[in-house]
Amino acid sequence: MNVATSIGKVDYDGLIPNNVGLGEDVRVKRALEKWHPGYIDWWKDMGPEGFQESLVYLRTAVSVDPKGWAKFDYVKMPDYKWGILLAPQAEGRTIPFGAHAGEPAWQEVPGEYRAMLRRLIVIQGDTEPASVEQQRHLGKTAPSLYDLRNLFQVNVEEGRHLWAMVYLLQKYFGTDGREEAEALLQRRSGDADSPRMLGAFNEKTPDWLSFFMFTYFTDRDGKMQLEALAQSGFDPLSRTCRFMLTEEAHHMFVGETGVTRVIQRTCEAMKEAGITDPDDIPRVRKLGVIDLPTIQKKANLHFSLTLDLFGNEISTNAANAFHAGLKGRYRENRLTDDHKLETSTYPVLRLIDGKIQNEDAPALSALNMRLRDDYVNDANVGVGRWNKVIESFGIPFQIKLPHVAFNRNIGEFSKVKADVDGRQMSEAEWASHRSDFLPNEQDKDFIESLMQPQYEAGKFASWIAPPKVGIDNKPGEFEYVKIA
Ligand code: BYC
Repeated sequence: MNVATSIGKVDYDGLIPNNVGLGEDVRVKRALEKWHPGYIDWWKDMGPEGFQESLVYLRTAVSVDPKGWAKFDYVKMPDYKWGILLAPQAEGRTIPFGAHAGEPAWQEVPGEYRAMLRRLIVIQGDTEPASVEQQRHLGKTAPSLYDLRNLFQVNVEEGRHLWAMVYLLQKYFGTDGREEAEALLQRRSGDADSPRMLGAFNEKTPDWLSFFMFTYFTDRDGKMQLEALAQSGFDPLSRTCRFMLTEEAHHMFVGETGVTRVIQRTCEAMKEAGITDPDDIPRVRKLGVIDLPTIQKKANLHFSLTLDLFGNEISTNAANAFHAGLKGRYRENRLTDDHKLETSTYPVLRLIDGKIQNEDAPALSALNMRLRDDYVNDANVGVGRWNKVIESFGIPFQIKLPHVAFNRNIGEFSKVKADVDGRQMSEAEWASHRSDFLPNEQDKDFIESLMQPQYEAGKFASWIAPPKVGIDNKPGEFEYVKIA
C-alpha cells in the first residue's frame, strides 16, 4: 500500500467527532444527527444495564495517527463521543484483487456491486450492537472495577463500530442505506421475531468466562473479517475497517488476558492446596476457582460457535465478493499470487463418503474456508500462551482447540455429530457425551455461583488473578469506574 499522504484532521467539537468533513457534508450530517437520538435510545435500552450514570475511565479515539490516537478520561457512557474515523487515504491506491485488480480504488459505490456491498456492510454493522446486547447484564457481576471498565470500553467501541458502518450506509446508499441504518437499531440479539443476522450473535454471554472467551474467539472473527474488508476496492470501506482494527486489538487483549488470569488463579489455588490432578473437579471447585476442564469446555463452545461465522466452506457469495474486488483475503496485500484466483485451487476439509478429508476446490469458491484456516492459526497462538501458564505450575493439562467438525451449525459439518477430535458419533452417542465437551447445567450453576461482583478498587473476585499492568499504566488501586 502507498504511504499515507494526510492524517485526516479530526473535528472533535461537534456532536459527532469525525475526520470525514461532516461539517461540509450537510446531507449526511443531517441524516446522522437524525439517527443519533434513536441510537442513544437503543444504548439506554439495550446497552450496559445500570451504570449509565457512572463515571468510567474510557479511551476515546480522537485522531487516526497511529502514534497517539486516543485519550483517556472519566466519562458517563451515554456522553461518550462516538466518532466517525477513517484511516488516512492512501494516494493512488488501486483495487488489490479480483477482476478489477490494478484499477483505481473506488471512491463511490460501483453500481453493479451495490447490493453485494450493502449486504457486507449491513452484516458487519449488525454484529456490533448485537455484542453489546449480549453483554448487557455482565456489569452486575464484574470481578473488579478494572474488568468492569474493560467491558464498558469494549461496549462503547462496538457502538462506535456501528456508527462506522452506519456512516457508510448513510453516505453512500441513499434511501435504502437510511432504512438499513434504522433496521440496525431494531433487531435484537436472541429475539424470536427480529434476531441479529448471524447465529453466534444470538447466543447468550451469561458470565464473565464467556465474555473473555467471546472477546478472544468471536472478536477474533471480527479481526479476520475486518482484515478481509480492509482490503476492499471500495476505499471508504477499506479505510473504515483499517481504523476499526486499531480498536479491535484491545478487545482481543481483554479476552486473551482475561482467560490467562482465570487460568493463573486456578493454577495458583491448586498449587496452594497441593492439588496436582486437574480432573479432581470437586476439590478444585471448593477453592472458589474454575477447574481447567470447565475452562476447556467453554473454549470448545465459543470456538465452535465462532467457526460458524465464516459461512459455508464453499461459497458463491464469497467468490463473487472477491471477484468483484469487494472483500479480499486475510492480509491480501502480503500475498504474492495473481490475486485473481481464477485457476488455482485450495484444499477444503469436507465430508466425502462419510469421512472427513481434504479435497481441492476452486480457490475462489473456497475463500471462507481459507479465512477460517487463517483464523484457526491465529486463535492457536494465544492458546499456546495459556498452556505455558499451566505448564509453569507443573500441572498436566493442556487447553486444545476442538476439531473444526465439532458442534457445527453452518457448513459441511452441520450434517454430522463429531467429538472434539473429529471422530464422528451417532446422535445417541452425542446426546450421552455432549456434556463431556460442552458446559452442562452443573458447570453453568457452578460458574454462576462464582459471579459475585467485586466493586472495591484494587480487589478481585476469588476466581481471577489481577492483571500484570493497569490500563493507561494506572496503579492497582485506581478507581476505573466511579459507580453512581
Ligand atoms: N449465521 O454463502 P454463505 C465482528 C448465511 S464479527 C446465519 O456461506 P457467505 C464482531 C449467509 O448469509 C465479523 N446465517 O455465506 C465480533 C447466506 O445467506 P444468503 C462480522 C449465515 O456470505 C465480536 C447463506 O447462509 N463480519 O465483527 O459466504 C463483536 C449462505 O452462506 C451464517 C462479517 O461477517 C451464520 N453464521 O458468508 C463485535 C463480514 N453464515 O445471502 C463484532 C461480512 C452464513 O444466501 N460478512 N449464513 O441469504 C460476510 O463476509 C459473509 O456474509 C459471511 C457469510 C462470512 C458472514
